Amino acid sequence: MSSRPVASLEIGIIGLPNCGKTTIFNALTGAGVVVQPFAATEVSVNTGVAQVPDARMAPLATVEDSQRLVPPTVQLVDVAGLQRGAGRDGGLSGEFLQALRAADALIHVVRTFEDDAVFHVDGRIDPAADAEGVDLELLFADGALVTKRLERLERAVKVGQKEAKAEADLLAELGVVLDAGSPARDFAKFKTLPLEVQSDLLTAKPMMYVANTSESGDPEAVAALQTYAGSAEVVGVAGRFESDLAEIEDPEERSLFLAEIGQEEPSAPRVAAAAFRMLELITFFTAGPKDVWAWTIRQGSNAVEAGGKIHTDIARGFIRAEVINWQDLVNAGSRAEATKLGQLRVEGKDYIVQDGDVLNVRFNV
Ligand SMILES: Nc1nc2c(ncn2[C@@H]2O[C@H](COP(=O)(O)OP(=O)(O)OP(=O)(O)O)[C@@H](O)[C@H]2O)c(=O)[nH]1
Ligand SMILES: [Mg+2]
Repeated sequence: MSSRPVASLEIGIIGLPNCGKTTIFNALTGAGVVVQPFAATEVSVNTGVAQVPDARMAPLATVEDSQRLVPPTVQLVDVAGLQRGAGRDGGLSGEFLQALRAADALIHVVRTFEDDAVFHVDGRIDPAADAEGVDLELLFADGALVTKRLERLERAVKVGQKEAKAEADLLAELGVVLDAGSPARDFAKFKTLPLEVQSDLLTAKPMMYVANTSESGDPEAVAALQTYAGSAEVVGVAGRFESDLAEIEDPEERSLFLAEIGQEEPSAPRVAAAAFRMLELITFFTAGPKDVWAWTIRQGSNAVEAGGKIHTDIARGFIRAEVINWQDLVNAGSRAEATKLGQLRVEGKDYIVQDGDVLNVRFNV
């Protein structure tokens, strides 16, 4: 029996204190972590696994007569609020930095909901200014990292070590970019930085915004945040409403509850789709009488890499892959019918897997 691997993708949730990070975390994971009415200052890290529902799985299960759906999962890490000024002079706490540096991407939660009963650090609702404040702290934290690393290289540079000199020059250039207010991901020579620096820089991580909205959706405030965010994605989630929703077990009651705010389904799939776009991930499926699995891989992965996602043996002993687009398979109604229609293709190692492919990998170990 193969067992489901632990979610390999990790997304950190950041934002101002009390903006609703834990509430959004609960909405996406259904974890039910207790939220506090006041900004908590102590560092604490909640970790939970969010299932990423995919509407293509159910029709596939019908065709294949599968018993079970196994959606992909994402590990979400909810940290304490980022206090203004905390990133200056390397002031972010070790636990906080460690949790965020390990993340593959960041979800930046910004409050747009109005509620006098919920304390705001600045006593007003201004999503663009809030987002900018937190983004600045990330820039400061990265600036501090660069400074620290330059200090450590200083001796080696003085005694004329070429490698140290080359890295120091590169870091100095990065420092100029950060000082100008641009994120490290915009640094043209980013890929030539040492790998550990690349992965530690917070402003290099792909980032999207979640507007934590009132039940009305706060269209104006969300639009203002989108203007600030530029090409980064903004997804609105009515945080408190959806975290309450996550606690309702009965499907019918859930639908009724959702209909109250004119939504057909919870926000998790929309957030997940945006996260997958920012991470340039695609989904492929494996389907059989036991279950339908959805797997996420980097765009541009080949059939062997996709097979390796399922099991290392499959990559090692890869022979060939039978491939069909999920919609073609559903339309045909069965593999046999799809084969008759010539839609089931046999592909080799170099085949670049496409979003929505259903794969059947032949292997031999
Ligand atoms: N009205 C309203 N209140 C919300 C919403 N989301 C969160 N809150 C409230 O805001 C307060 C803070 O929410 P949390 O989720 O704990 O915020 P946080 O960002 O995790 O806070 P820290 O971890 O302390 O920085 C709680 O009282 C929540 O109930 C929302 O969408 N609407
Ligand atoms: Mg919290």
